[in-house]
Amino acid sequence: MEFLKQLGIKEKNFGCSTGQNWLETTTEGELKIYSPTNGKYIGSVYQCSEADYEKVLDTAIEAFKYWRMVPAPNRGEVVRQIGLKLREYKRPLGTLVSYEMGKSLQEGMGEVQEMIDICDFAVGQSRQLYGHMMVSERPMHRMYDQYHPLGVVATISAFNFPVAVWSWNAMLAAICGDTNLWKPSSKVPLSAIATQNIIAEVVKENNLPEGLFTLVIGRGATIGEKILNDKRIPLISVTGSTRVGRHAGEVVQRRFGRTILELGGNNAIIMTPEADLKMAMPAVVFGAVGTAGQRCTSTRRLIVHDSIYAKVKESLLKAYGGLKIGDPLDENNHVGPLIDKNAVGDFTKALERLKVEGGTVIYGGEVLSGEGYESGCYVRPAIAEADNKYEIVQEETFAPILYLLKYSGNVSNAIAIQNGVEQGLSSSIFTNNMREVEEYLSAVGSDCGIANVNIGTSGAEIGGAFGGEKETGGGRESGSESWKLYMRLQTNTINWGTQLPLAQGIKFDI
Ligand code: UN1
Repeated sequence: MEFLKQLGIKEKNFGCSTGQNWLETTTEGELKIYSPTNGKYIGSVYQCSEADYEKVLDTAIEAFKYWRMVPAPNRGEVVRQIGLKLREYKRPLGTLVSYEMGKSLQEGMGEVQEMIDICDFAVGQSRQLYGHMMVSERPMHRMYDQYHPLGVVATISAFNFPVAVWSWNAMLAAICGDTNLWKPSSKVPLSAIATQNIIAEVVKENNLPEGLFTLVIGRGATIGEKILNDKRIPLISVTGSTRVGRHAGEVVQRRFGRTILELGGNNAIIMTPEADLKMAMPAVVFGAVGTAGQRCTSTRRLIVHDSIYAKVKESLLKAYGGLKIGDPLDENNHVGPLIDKNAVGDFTKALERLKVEGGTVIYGGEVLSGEGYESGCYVRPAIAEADNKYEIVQEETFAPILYLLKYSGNVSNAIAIQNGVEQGLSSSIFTNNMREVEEYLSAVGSDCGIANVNIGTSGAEIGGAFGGEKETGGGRESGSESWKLYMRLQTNTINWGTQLPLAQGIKFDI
């Protein structure tokens, strides 16, 4: 396959890079990667050893000593070139992301576009690492704060966004003066290797030390745990399930490291009687079945006013009936495969549990077989009538299941249902009633990190801060002021006078 060649992906690949060099360990087992789109073998990756990890981290620490003193706008210039290089590789990398992960080609390309966008954002940010100037209560004193680089920043990324979420972290960390260690999901390591190759070109062209961007592909139980426990890594950004994030948070906090946690969502769309259904329906369907329901922002619950419930249900069934399921590289298809057969198992088990709890599957739910579905990873997206209290509705099942929930009375009731889960990532309301909008966006409204009006729950732009509350973990990545999380804040007070007045008016004469 041409795109693999263009990206430097071979039949056998190494999984550990110090930036310019791949460590050639072959003793830690090989990950064999099959495409969920057609079940075909793509290539393998040798996992890195604990000794390799040490080498890589040493390189990243060495590079930090250099990088932290490079002026931030010059760091931005390197990120600018990374953005240009990603533009050159957009098609092959987008294709690999789609082929390895199973998302549609458009979404694979969209993911690379997010990488390009965050590079552009980070370039601008590199000239704006602003702190405040404060007024001192003492004469001839000046106070200000400034942001300093932190050190090595580790990003542990999930399979569903094999490259983009890493770039949100890594590009900001880079302009902030940090160096990067990336542990991607072992389900999609080839996209990470391809990205590493692209970045390495820019680092080399600029004669920069290796270690600015490093990669370790290995087991969670060994390499993952080493990263969490390693005092030399001040910040770890984790995208994954709430279970994984809770463990990471506890381990890293114990050593007073910092985390950015982007964990499970249980995102809802509210449709009030004043919703514009022509706009709302495509938003719901894209949110629920896009990426086969495997975004953390996927729409999982639809909360509909009882006065429009029958109508909404009917048009949903019609829309789902028209969905084309198949090879995501064929742009005529709307829904691709799940990542693997385990995910298919989770999908069917969730629907079984739903039925036991009293819910009804009104559409889909089947595992597809036959021509085009040989990988065994394709399912027909499901719609189910349910109650928000069901245990299964309270959980995030990473699959295309949309729970239809009914509310009556005013919008406060819908908001209570929406907020009545443990997760708090993304949310949206469809209405043309400004009172409903304002209530939804107020302090008594949505409790999520992302709250949208008349757009769906997924597909956030990189310019906004991305993340959520409650069991979603509280972290923020990407735009707005997220960059501050990749730096340490220092308050400086300078006395330029000849006296030593103490704060709070304290007198201490000796
Ligand atoms: C994720 O699923 O981890 O908002 C990230 C979105 C994408 C990012 C999702 N821009 O749907």
